Amino acid sequence: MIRLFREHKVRTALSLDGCWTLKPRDESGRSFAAMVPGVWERIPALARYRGKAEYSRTVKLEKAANVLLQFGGASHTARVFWDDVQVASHYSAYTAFEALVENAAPGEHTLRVEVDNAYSEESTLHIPNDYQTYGGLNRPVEMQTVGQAFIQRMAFTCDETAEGSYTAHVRVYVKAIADVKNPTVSVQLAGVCAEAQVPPLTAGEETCIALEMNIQNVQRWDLHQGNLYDLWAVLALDGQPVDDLIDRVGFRTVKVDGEKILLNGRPVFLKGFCRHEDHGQFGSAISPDAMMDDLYLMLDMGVNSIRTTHYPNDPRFLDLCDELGLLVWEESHARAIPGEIMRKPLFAEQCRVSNEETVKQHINHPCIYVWGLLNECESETEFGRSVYETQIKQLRELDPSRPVTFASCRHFSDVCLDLVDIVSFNIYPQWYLKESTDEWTPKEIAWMETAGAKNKPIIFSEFGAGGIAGFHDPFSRVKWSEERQADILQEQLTSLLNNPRVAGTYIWQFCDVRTSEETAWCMRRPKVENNKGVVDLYRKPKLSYNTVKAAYTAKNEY
Ligand code: ADA
Repeated sequence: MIRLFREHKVRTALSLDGCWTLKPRDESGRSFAAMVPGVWERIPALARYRGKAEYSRTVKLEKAANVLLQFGGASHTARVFWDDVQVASHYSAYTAFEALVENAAPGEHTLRVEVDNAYSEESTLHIPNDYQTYGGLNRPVEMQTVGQAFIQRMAFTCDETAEGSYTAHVRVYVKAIADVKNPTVSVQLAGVCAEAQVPPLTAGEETCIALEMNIQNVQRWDLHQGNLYDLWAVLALDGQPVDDLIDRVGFRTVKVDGEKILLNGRPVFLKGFCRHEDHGQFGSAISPDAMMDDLYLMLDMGVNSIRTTHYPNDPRFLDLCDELGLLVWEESHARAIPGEIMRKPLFAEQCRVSNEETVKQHINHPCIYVWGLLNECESETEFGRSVYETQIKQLRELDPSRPVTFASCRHFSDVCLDLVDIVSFNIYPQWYLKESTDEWTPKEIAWMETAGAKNKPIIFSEFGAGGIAGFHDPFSRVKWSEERQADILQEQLTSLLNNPRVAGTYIWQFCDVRTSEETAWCMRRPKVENNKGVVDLYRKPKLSYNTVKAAYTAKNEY
């Protein structure tokens, strides 16, 4: 399953998760049994392998069919071959993609996926960075069969009309494989049904059916109240159901009102963590129960929000946030991309696709309250502004229902703050900065107000300090000791949580993460890890865990 709930009752879907054969593309001729989802760094012999490797397995069809292969993610570039014919290619580890094989014959077929995690000229988003780019089919894989036409995706947004009543705006995207004459789409949501005739479609054509539904007496989705409803669309041809898609949605509103962020009309304070998809045991392919363990730890610390630094997350993690009633800042993929890479035409194109896939694939998650982009990129120049402007416009067109933000580190020089709905800054008082938070933030906020943040919410989207797990120094509390990390977080949290101008805080970071050895500055990180986690790579809490827990649990979220 690509998600944590049943997505189809009509379409047949078979999980291809499990053991595949993995062959690195090197001289060795080695081959391994590899788990999917998974990353190959878990196999000791491939722990440091970077480059191309081929996953393969056979699949069997009982009868001829149009086969739709769904890949939750491949890290980071993939080419898919069905019986040696290339049927798809995809770039970026963090979004899903599919391959359609029309009229596949009955019997056994070979499925091969060539996965590449090399940093190359063709990759502008996956670059050596302050997190690791693993290799492998890191998210689930599914084989589905579809008929002459199928539902590609759905998009849901809602407006509240009275308490418990909403207008639901549902768009159903249909694609024809063959010519179809009499298609209809019906949608069920919270006990309400709607139906629409689809115009006749010719082979290869795609169309969007927009429906409005009046929904009454539903339970709101709210913080810690993950009230979810199945949105079920069925495609029929001549009255016969031929395909369907189920997603889960929640009824809630998010608005920005002056300096406040309103959830269901009430100002909310975001108590958050930044979280990378990284785990000492699983790499970036984290199983749902381990994801849930992360969420238990964060909930225990009083968290109500998570920032998915620095890329869209596994939808199963978002499913869990939907269920738990946690708010998510989801961002498209990009961390501190150097200016010379931002100037490559490929960067614009890879960002365009990343933004589009992020929003199209995750728009229905009620947990997502804001879209983020371009963390710590060049937002202090005219060129940078044109990049931010283009991409913010694109995000707003893709989803006008959510605010947009980006996390900046261009202190006292950012020229893009007027472009966003929420202004966000990453600060590291007493770590990278000499000043304390109490000294730094009044100056920075005063400047932000003059630079586009006036009458907008302000979020501190990163702050924190490094602490090497197990390294203690209770007396002199030197840099990198767990004690020093806890002291710094204590000062940062006390200052930020008591500042009435601040609408939310995201601690950098939930867990330690591996970084890439390929950058000189990452090599200066002890253990080649970013050690600012409040828990270590294996989720063992550091001293700062209780510091965060005390501060966050004492702070009201409304
Ligand atoms: C930045 C960046 C993070 C991380 C952090 C740090 O703010 O956004 O990805 O690298 O710095 O630990 O220095």
